[in-house]
Amino acid sequence: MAYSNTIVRNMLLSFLLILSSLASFANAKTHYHGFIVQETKVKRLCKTHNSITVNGQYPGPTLEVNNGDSIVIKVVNKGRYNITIHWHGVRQIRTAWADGPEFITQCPIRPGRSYTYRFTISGQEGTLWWHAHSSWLRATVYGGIIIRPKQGDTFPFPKPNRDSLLLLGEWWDANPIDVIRQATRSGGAPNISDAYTINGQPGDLYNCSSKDTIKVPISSGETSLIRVVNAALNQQLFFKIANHKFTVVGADASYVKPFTTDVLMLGPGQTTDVLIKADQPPARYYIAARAYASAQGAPFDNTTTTAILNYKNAPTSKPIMPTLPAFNDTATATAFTTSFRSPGKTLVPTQIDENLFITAGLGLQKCPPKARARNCQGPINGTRFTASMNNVSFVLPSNFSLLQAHHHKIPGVFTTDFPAKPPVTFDYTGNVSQSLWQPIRGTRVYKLKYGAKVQVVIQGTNIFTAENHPIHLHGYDFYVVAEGFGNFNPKTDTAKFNLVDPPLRNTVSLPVKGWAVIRFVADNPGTWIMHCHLDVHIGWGLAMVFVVDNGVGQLETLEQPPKDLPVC
Ligand SMILES: *[C@@H]1O[C@H](CO)[C@@H](O)[C@H](O)[C@H]1NC(C)=O
Ligand SMILES: *[C@@H]1O[C@H](CO)[C@@H](O)[C@H](O)[C@H]1NC(C)=O
Ligand SMILES: *[C@@H]1O[C@H](CO)[C@@H](O)[C@H](O)[C@H]1NC(C)=O
Ligand SMILES: *[C@@H]1O[C@H](CO)[C@@H](O)[C@H](O)[C@H]1NC(C)=O
Ligand SMILES: *[C@@H]1O[C@H](CO)[C@@H](O)[C@H](O)[C@H]1NC(C)=O
Ligand SMILES: *[C@@H]1O[C@H](CO)[C@@H](O)[C@H](O)[C@H]1NC(C)=O
Ligand SMILES: *[C@@H]1O[C@H](CO)[C@@H](O)[C@H](O)[C@H]1NC(C)=O
Ligand SMILES: *[C@@H]1O[C@H](CO)[C@@H](O)[C@H](O)[C@H]1NC(C)=O
Ligand SMILES: [Cu+2]
Repeated sequence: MAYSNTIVRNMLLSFLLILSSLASFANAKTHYHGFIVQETKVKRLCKTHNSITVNGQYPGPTLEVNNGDSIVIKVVNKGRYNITIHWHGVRQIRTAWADGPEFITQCPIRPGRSYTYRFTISGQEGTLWWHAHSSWLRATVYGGIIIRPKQGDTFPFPKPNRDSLLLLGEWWDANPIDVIRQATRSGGAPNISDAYTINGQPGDLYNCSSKDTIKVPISSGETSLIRVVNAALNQQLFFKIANHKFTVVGADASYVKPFTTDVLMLGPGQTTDVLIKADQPPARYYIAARAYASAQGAPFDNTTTTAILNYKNAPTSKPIMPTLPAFNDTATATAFTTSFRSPGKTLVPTQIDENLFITAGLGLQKCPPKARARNCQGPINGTRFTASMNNVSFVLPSNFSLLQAHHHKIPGVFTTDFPAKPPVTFDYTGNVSQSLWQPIRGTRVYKLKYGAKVQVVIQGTNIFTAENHPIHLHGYDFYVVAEGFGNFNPKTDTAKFNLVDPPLRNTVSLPVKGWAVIRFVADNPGTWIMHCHLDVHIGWGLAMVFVVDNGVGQLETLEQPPKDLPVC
């Protein structure tokens, strides 16, 4: 009798499970969008520019979805450059064809052509963003992705009265494509930007910008969810609101254990969701961002972008300005980045199958004797800037994407010998001998079996100069189990790992002259680039690629390539 009771109960349970999954399936929506990439007149800093935009908007359209929804976006390229779009942080489970990085998962969409990206958001809630992943086009081609809880689900915090998206950007008073082309020719560093922006507007500390300054409305007593995205090309940014504290509740579309702070630091690629309470006298308060510049002596854009937190019934007096940290305030940046925890105990892998140690940093390429001086304008005469991971400066293929080459087994596009550890052991963060400064070039990948439990120790180097690098992995969220300064020491630093509630991220802020340790399970087949999200460094080769094999059965296998996948 007891036996058949159990059977009945199990049948009931599975029936309920089917019902509830049908219900959530019925609630999940598919969102259709058209993205027209086109040249648009954009007036900033007293001048009108012909900028590449999506649908004539700068920043581009915001995608608003619920966890579990699917997105179908037809991108039509009516501009004059090759382009691809990357859905930054979207896991793209089995849909690597829709990830977007040029020559990694697809060939570029040429002018006059189109490509339809199809993917599903699963298990992610919070804020992500999308951006061009081709040359420097993301300077003006980007927008937000807001992922609300599944229909019927709630936030893990009281429902805020308002929900605002603030995209931090970087503006050149020139065509950004000209800026990077000029630098690529000369071998030197590209020109620094002329402004930072909040939702595309520099704000009233810049010339000709005051009347368009972004205003964020709030009423006394309200709580507002503010979604902050660092979409800047090349700069980590501090972010503050005068007289207001933040409660951090999420980052990179994962919830975090709430903590309070009065300053945020985001590297390019990172997002942070915060709650603010309108508990100050009705007035106008500046929302401000400026550089966290960790490289000693390197030029950077030291301007400040502002928006205004505008209380209802505030007198129209001058907004109150917050005091931002010093540009080189690594202590404040570190206090912030080390405050993150997951909300509870996580599934961080504890048994590791693949343990990689990867150095990341700049380098200098010696020019051949007959090279023209004007093409060798690196910081030391006769050199060009370069960058590498484990001494390999990553070179993009040009005739096939890595994913096509992997999927169709096309030989000669990449090699599988990316080293699991540095070829030479040295004092990574000390005074590195110049004989070690020049990496080799290559399209080298690291193969992972489906389901491998991976640990990567990322070690910053002091080659030429050390700085903070925002390291972004495509196709995965990873746990950041530890970070620190100096050279990673497995004997003493392993004891500091947080294997209980480490935060889940898609971009880790690698400390200047320091290291970070990440862990993930390779459960998403495809070719996934891990790179510094400072565009200036990607171009120099600060990247590598994981090739993750299919597992067993359809659910562990990459989908077939879409029919309209661009060819090179
Ligand atoms: C870069 O800056 C230099 C010096 O200010 C200027 O002459 C040059 O035109 C700039 N390049 C671009 C592409 O704007
Ligand atoms: C604003 O314009 C003035 C006059 O052209 C110039 O001197 C000043 O440097 C500009 N300020 C900024 C922040 O660009
Ligand atoms: C920004 O840099 C310029 C040029 O180096 C300098 O004159 C100015 O004082 C700096 N501004 C700030 C706020 O540090
Ligand atoms: C930060 O810069 C200031 C000068 O702007 C300098 O005095 C200080 O030593 C620097 N701090 C660090 C940690 O580099
Ligand atoms: C560096 O290169 C410039 C030309 O680009 C040349 O005029 C100068 O003499 C060189 N300096 C040294 C130290 O070689
Ligand atoms: C680093 O080493 C080089 C060559 O050995 C030496 O010239 C330089 O002074 C050293 N720099 C520091 C900061 O120790
Ligand atoms: C990188 O490889 C080159 C070429 O083999 C070598 O000269 C250089 O010392 C290496 N540097 C490092 C940091 O391994
Ligand atoms: C655009 O992409 C095509 C296909 O990969 C390539 O042949 C062409 O050279 C690219 N054009 C530019 C300007 O990069
Ligand atoms: Cu990215």
